Amino acid sequence: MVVKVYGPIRAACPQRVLVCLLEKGVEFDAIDVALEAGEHKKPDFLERQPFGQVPVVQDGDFRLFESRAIIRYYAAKFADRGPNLLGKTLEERALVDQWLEVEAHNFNDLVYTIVLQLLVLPQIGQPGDMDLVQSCKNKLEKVLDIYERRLAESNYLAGGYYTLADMSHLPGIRFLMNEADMSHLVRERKNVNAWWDDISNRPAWKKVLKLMA
Ligand SMILES: N[C@@H](CCC(=O)N[C@@H](CS)C(=O)NCC(=O)O)C(=O)O
Repeated sequence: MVVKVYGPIRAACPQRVLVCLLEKGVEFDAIDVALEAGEHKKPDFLERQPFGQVPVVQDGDFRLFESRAIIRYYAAKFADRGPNLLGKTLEERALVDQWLEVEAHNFNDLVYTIVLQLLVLPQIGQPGDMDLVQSCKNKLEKVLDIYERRLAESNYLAGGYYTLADMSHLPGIRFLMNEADMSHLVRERKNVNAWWDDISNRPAWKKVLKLMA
């Protein structure tokens, strides 16, 4: 069964799902949703995702939205295929969940606000709030200082191997590195920098970048 992934490939949340499917070798069809035309707010799309956001996946009769719920689902469904992205013991799984929550709330909330102010609002002719961008950036520095200390103890956020917790950061950090002119946030931190170089060179992520291009 080919998984249908609804959402533009250039958007961060669909990318989180695509990289997971690629790590697991799951066949998918990426179906574009024209955000700029408001397609995600139209009744047809709202039937799939009632909050009017991407991504949503359709896998046979099963439909799921929320990118982190989707990657948890596929990591569990295909646990015996490709890398173990979930952790093996109860404690390892709990640490993966802990760092996924950190990504969603401590990291992504700040990056999302920066994306909105720097990219999305100017695209629709509204000026971004640069004071807000600076304030988020300052907070992000503190979050990444915590990552720096964590990554001094282990090569990956949840422990000794790559998991969903690391993977979930790829789209947000790509934005900081390539579009927000904030690569120094990563490059100035030795452990964060080595971690980024490692996770962003995985073939699955490189394939997402290729699909984007
Ligand atoms: N928590 C949701 C967030 C989804 C989300 O914010 N998607 C963005 C694209 S990355 C979107 O649909 N933006 C358009 C909108 O919110 O109107 C998830 O992870 O799936």
